[in-house]
Amino acid sequence: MCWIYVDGKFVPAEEAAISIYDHGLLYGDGVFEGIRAYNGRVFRLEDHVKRLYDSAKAIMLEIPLSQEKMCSVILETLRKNELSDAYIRPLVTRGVGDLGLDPLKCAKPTVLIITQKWDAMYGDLYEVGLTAVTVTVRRNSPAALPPNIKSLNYLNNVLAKIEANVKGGDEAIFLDAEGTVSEGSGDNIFVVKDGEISTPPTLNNLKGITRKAVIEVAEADGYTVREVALGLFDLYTADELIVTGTAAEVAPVTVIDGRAIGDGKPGPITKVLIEGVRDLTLTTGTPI
Ligand code: PXG
Repeated sequence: MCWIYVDGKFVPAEEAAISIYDHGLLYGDGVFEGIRAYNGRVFRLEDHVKRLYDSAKAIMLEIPLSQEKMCSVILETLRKNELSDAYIRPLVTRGVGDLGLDPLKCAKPTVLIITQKWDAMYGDLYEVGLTAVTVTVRRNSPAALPPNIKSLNYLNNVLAKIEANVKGGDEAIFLDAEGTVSEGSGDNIFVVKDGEISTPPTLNNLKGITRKAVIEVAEADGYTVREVALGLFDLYTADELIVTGTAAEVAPVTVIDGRAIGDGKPGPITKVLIEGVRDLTLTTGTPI
């Protein structure tokens, strides 16, 4: 039996449901997280829960649980489902309202936690590297819908993924309205050039928790990571290119827009970062 946490109760997956008047459905009005558990431990649970509450704060959504309580119900959901390696999806919607978009009509947020088993997202591609494509659709402007908010309104990302599928890419890379590199449809991006590691500052992308772990691993290994604005040229001429995310983990990109990256194989610094983050995911985290 797969149990879903729905507003304080555990409900069998096939019976778990929300109202058609929930503004999460009607307007994408809500926030979510994507978290992983490895080996009986949840990786960076507090960081993910903090980001969930920051996303909620930015849209003036008050989550009716403390952060401590949210952490404990996430762990409880994993125990209830007897999972030790899992993908965890907490989400909080504005709640049930009417067909008008005014959030004031929504009395109480809806809180859901979905957990499931999860294998490596890109399978064999970690060995050979992903093929990435930049997409025509631009990342949401921070002045309109800040990419820092992990909101239920993911249509910008879905459009990017559709374009990557059409173009035959494994992942879509977004530029922002100015043509500055932003992020992938579901991951952050790093460039290695002449032994130096760079990643875009987080004004135009999500403050990725894997991104942070990668920076920590790189610095512990004696590399400095520069947070600088990057352009298409920096992607095309990189020695190594990497995307990072909870689902993607640390994944090499070996082709972008038809250009081979380096010698077309995952590079040495990429391998160090993959190993370093893998080690952290397997040996640290909140015990379930
Ligand atoms: N940017 C975006 C737009 C994301 O959605 C990341 C970066 C990486 O952040 P973390 O904290 O995970 O390192 C994400 C998160 C999926 C999927 O199914 C992807 C994410 C979340 C949920 C599902 O591809 N990526």
